Amino acid sequence: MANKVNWFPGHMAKTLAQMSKEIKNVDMVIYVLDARAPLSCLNPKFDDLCENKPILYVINKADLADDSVSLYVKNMLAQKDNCDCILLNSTQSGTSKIIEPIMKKLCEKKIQKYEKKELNIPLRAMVIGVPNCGKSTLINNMCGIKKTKTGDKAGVTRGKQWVALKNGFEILDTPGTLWPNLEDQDVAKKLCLLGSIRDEIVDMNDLSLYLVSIVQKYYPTLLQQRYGIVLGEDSISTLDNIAQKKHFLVKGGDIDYDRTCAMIIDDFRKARFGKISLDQVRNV
Ligand SMILES: Nc1nc2c(ncn2[C@@H]2O[C@H](COP(=O)(O)OP(=O)(O)OP(=O)(O)O)[C@@H](O)[C@H]2O)c(=O)[nH]1
Ligand SMILES: [Mg+2]
Repeated sequence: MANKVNWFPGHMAKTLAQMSKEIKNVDMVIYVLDARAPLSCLNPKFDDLCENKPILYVINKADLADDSVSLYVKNMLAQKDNCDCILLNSTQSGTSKIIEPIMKKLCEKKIQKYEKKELNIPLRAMVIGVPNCGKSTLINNMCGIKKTKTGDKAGVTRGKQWVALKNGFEILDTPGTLWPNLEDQDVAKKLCLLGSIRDEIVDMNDLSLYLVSIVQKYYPTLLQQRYGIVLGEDSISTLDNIAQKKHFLVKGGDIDYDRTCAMIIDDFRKARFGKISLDQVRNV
């Protein structure tokens, strides 16, 4: 990724085409975002896809992210017409209980229409989002049992899957999708750090330097505390300090950049720095 990240495999184009057919059969959309970079998870392709359906934005993995960023984005998205937004940790059992009343509110008119005609039709929602943001984990949380496959890498869900909830709602799980031209390279790098783009196509050293530059700027104390280092003047010298401190060196005393960079990315993904967000938006 020294250069550009461009990642839109053929199966995603197919998935998007299937989703635009399927959207006609649902009453609303549950749009899952990774709280560590919620704005970067907004897929421009989804704007057309969602048409005028009500949207519940779920800022998921809120347990890993900077609360001030999550709250700022929550307020921003909740203000959109016909939308609501919540913060969530989907790995914690029962947290998604708040979703049912919101779904009912967002689909109020539809429910009234069904009641008037005495139709017993379940509410249907489609769950969408970039790969690895936690869509399937959220659905399992709503079910109370594991009905969909989950995993800590992009592309775990392969095809669409309908899941019926005890309250009668029907939820459609979809594979994570990106968009054809990730022109904004900051967004692309953030999506790589979130695990939405597979590591194989990414230059991990470049990605690690990008991460260090953000953490050094916005969360300097967390970086110092994590590695017990003095920050350098720029991200490269900070990375050197981290490697020296860890004794990640190769023969001859040179720095083992591959090992150091892989460790820093892993530390971020496992939230070992503390609660960090890559999209820096907040009330000042
Ligand atoms: N800490 C934390 N981890 C989460 C949360 N939600 C999901 N995860 C983890 O994120 C990883 C991805 O979860 P999935 O549910 O498979 O994500 P997905 O969006 O369905 O992914 P694809 O099917 O590949 O698009 C798993 O390791 C989950 O345990 C959350 O709220 N907090
Ligand atoms: Mg999935």
